[in-house]
Amino acid sequence: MMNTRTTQDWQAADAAHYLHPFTDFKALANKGSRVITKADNIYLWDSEGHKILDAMSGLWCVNVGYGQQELIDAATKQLKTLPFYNSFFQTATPPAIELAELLAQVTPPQFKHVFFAGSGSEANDTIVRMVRRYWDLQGQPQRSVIVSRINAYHGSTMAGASLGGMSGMHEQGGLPIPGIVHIEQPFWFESDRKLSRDEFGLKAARALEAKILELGADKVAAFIGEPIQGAGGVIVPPATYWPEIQRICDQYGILLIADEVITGFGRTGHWFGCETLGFKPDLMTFAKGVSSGYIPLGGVMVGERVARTLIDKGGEFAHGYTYSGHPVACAVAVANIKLIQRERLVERVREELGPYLAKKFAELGEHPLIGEAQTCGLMGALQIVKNKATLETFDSKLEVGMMCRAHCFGNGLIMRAVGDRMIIAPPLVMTLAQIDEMVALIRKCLDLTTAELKQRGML
Ligand code: PXG
Repeated sequence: MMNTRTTQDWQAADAAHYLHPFTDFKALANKGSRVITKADNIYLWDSEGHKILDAMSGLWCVNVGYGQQELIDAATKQLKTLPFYNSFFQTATPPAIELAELLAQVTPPQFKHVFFAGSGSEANDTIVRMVRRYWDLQGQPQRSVIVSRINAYHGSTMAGASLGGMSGMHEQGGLPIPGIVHIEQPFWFESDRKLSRDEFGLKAARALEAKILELGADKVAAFIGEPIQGAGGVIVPPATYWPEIQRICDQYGILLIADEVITGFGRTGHWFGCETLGFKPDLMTFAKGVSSGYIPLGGVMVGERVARTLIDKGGEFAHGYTYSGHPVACAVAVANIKLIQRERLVERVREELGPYLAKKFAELGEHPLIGEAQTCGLMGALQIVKNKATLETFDSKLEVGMMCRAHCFGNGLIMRAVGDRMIIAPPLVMTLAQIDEMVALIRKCLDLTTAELKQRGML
């Protein structure tokens, strides 16, 4: 019945009833959404039958690609055996226990415990309550401030959006909530570029030290950051940045939190981004790639420093979600992690796919429209510029990134535009030939964007 509906029919019902996330409702209702109907491997198909290469892995999440039978079987089997039971009242389910055990194996050695949530936002909400609880139990309740960064993305719930550093989000709903402050981001390209990348990395990290000294170290609970900012534009920080952040957190006794929602589960060529970037967090949030997005799941890895306090002195931690440890989600995640292990996807990204993408992006970086090309593992960014020699950018009002994205859409490629930064995070199951195919599409779309800019007298 459903698949006899036409695109126009879907669009009309969508416009009549469906409020989409991060969307201008009226504008979309007028234009009509693109209806995605099926997927396989790294490709999607829309309701018009167009095939699209999904260079964003859904929304940074389908790490193992679409159509993996093992994940489907794991969900089906669990749905039949026990579709739901909670873990509130001294109960547990086998998939949740098995996943907790497996996560302790694949995460860095300081992590032996996990707290489950349903999404990255819920995981970050958990973080705020957990770090404040930790300091209460340490007899330092005044240590409640969490330092984050401008242009960070940590989700859309009240705490998630407050931790995030997106001004457009803070403007809606009276955010940030109290006790969350933001420092500069390690975005060398956006700086005046007078410092070398490494010098700039140290300077950006030392903004944390300055903020701690301004607030008083005895007031600061934690620092949170994405190892590589994702939604902010795939901003790969200078190599000096994270080691310096680590030094500062250690020196002042502040908890270090890695938001691994995008960078986890092989994306950067290690299981977690903190391993690639060289730091050792006390807490780590995850979601997306844990279940490759087949089913919602998130959580917090709790390092021994915090776990020992919560377990040994904490009593009841008054926090949790109906779906914390959902058995079907956990069963899918177990199958997903086992698949990543068996197919050696993390090693493949580190040794083969990541270096190949880096080489191809360096070539794209020579395109006249591109001022900076960055990759890390299978994340990449291409910064569009007006003048390649001076790195002058276009007026943001011209929305050149959106122009480029429209060419991508029109040519069977999904790539995201963050301002004029074109970004990708494709599935980790890609072949080298598929990277070539993706890069050829990107080049074509950059050429089409250049042609349109010239035709409209903007270049
Ligand atoms: N942390 C990070 C680092 C994220 O990227 C979240 C937390 C929140 O996760 P949930 O599961 O609550 O959405 C995210 C989510 C984009 C985009 O436009 C990125 C995300 C979500 C929606 C859009 O790039 N990341």
